[in-house]
Amino acid sequence: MRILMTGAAGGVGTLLRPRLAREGRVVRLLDLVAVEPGEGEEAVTADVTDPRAMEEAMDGVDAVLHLGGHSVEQPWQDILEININGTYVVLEAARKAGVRHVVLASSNHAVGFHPREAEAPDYLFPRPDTYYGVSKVTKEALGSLYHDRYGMAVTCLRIGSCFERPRDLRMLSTWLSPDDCARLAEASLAADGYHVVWGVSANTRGWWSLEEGRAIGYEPKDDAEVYAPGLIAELGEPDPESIEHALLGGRFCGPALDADN
Ligand code: NAI
Ligand code: 15L
Repeated sequence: MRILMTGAAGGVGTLLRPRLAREGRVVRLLDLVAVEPGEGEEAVTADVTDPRAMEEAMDGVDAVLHLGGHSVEQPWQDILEININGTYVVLEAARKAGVRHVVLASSNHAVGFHPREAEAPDYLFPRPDTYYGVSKVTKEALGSLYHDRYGMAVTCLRIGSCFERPRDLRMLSTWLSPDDCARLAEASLAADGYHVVWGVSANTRGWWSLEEGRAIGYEPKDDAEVYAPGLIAELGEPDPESIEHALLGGRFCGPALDADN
């Protein structure tokens, strides 16, 4: 079993590497930045927008975990090339190599302009909050296309906030713990069909459905609430009227998009 992980040098990739290690599994780490491989790992320095490099990187691969690209807002041309075209290149290389399972890192910012009301359902209609969010909507659409046209199993993860621990009051609702991220990655890498799943832990203050995640075998075990007393002592109680809590995408909904981008 060989998994190709793009964006492996980034925050999520670094948290996942030790958690995805298994006897008989090789994780091929791909990034623009050189990564030092450990036991059970291989490293490839490449750009996800380079078709030939991506075709080579797919050699012997059974599943792809596509994390690479811009993880926050950038000018349109950069989002278009790295996130949107990059996802196309990854999917096309995977298709040509006959890779069966692909997991795509989407984001809550694909639906960031939805007001936070009752628990947001799975497959919430796109309402991106940034060009970055548009790239995640497009990523989900490309995944759907490659599933329907070519029968690839594709799972898109609408990740909340995946860090070692929640960093602010919003993350008491949106946190995806590193261990839960690994549980979700394992379930997604094995899932058949096409799915869009929230990437979030079992947070007491959670905003999003866990139903579709559970349907593919993801059982979250962590809850950001253990960090609530410390964060509230430091930052005060969450203000439901603030942009952080009124809209799913929080501060990403704030600054105007630059028309000159
Ligand atoms: P990150 O910014 O820490 O890492 C992204 C990695 O992609 C970097 O190592 C970078 O060098 C690499 N990369 C960028 N352009 C590339 C290219 N052209 N070719 C190859 N590699 C390239 O991001 P992070 O936090 O690890 O996120 C991983 C994925 O999960 C991203 O797609 C992000 O949008 C998504 N996500 C992350 C969330 C989080 O809370 N960390 C929340 C929602 C989505
Ligand atoms: C994301 O999509 C970003 O990649 C990450 O840096 C966080 O800001 C996260 O969303 C979030 O909404 O907390």
